[in-house]
Amino acid sequence: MTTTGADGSAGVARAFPDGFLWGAASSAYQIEGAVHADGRGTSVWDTFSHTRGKVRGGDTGDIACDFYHRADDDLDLIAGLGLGAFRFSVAWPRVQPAGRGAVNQPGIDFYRSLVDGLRARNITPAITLYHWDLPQSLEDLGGWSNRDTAQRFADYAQIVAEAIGDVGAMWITINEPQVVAHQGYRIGTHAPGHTDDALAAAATHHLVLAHGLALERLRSVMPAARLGITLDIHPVRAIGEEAEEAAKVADAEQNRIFLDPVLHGSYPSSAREHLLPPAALIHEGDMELARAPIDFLGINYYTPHYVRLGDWAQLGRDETPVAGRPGVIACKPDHLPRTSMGWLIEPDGLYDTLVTVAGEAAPGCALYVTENGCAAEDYVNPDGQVDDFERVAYLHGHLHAAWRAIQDGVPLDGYFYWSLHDNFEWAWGYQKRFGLVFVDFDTQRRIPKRSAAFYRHVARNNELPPLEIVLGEDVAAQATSPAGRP
Ligand code: GCO
Repeated sequence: MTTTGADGSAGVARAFPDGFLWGAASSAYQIEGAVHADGRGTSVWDTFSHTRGKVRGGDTGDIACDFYHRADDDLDLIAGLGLGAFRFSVAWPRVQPAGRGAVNQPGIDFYRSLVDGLRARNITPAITLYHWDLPQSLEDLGGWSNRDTAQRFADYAQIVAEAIGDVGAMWITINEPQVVAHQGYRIGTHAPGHTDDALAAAATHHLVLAHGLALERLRSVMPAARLGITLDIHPVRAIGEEAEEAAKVADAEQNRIFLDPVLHGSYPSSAREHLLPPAALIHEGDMELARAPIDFLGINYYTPHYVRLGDWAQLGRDETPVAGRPGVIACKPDHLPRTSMGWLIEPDGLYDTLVTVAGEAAPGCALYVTENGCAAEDYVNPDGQVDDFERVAYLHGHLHAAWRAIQDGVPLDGYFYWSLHDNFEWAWGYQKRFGLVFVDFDTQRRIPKRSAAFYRHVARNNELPPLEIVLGEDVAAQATSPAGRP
């Protein structure tokens, strides 16, 4: 493991490679709103967020950032940040309200206007085809636990590619399939809210299959397009040698359960059996489809995980038992600062993740950080500004880790900050703000934060200035110290 200084700001600016792509990321259900507009169908997140007790504060994505009606102004905002790319997702229920069959032309028209608007501003669209908003009518037929959904996804992917595939976009088939299977089907904290191991294991395979089938269709429509998938990947670190095996199992179940099929065409043998798809669900040819060549792998990195062995009856601060694994404890070392989500802040985790994945990806497969960011307790101060210096420090530290990875040979072609706007943070509702741009959800007013100004400097100059220059010595020291955590 490579260690860096507190934030890597050893007094000099770090230049990124020519052509490095600087972007910001978002997703349809988290920003669009307009859930009943122009023929949009119902998604599992509409159903879930309207189910009492599922989302904090009873929040829903009904309005969110009203991006559906404000896209043009927001595209100007993105251009003003000097970004070269914008990652958004297409809402399947806007394109096919029933998830199959009839296409909703106003939905297609919206995304057509979006990609044309981006291109007109010299901004590359990075299109995620699936960011969790499955049409409810497909969930009513079993959703991802039903193999047929994978075929429906491939049909939908082809429809979108045929409609807006002419703009030189990057295409991401699926965002974080592990979260879909685990939180949506195994533990029920995300839509559709199942708590069933068998459904989750089936969903795991059908998401892998959906990626492979969609790749095939996208290649047939856009032979020259850059295609990939986005996985949430993080180091699982053992505290003490005795925890190494536990960390290996957790890495298999959290990371490799999708990384291995996509890169190697197999499931990780060190995952526990009940988490792996049953052999009966894996038809001949499925895994070859899944491991078809991709032009890039999107990595979403936020925070490392740590595990130790111990007595569940004697848990320390910030420690939780790992479900189903007696004696294994998820823990958070005191020396690391936290975000307002309680997530550990460790830029080295991004470096280690990038180096690990680069060592396994096929030659010619580039990497992008398709999400990295932090929630912070943002507020508008008396002079109308949002001085989110913790986010500036988080961003600086992780950009330095990305820069180090590039110096060490990782083919990292771009970075997307999560997220452009404060937005609907799934089961947290609007309580967690990740954005570069503050959103007043009562008025929809947008206020670029201090981090937006910092990120604009990085994007426009393609370099990372020393943190002390950005924040000043005192604030830099405070922002990167464990004591600085909330
Ligand atoms: C994810 C999702 C995003 C989240 C972000 C913050 O990575 O979980 O892609 O939609 O909002 O990560 O949790």
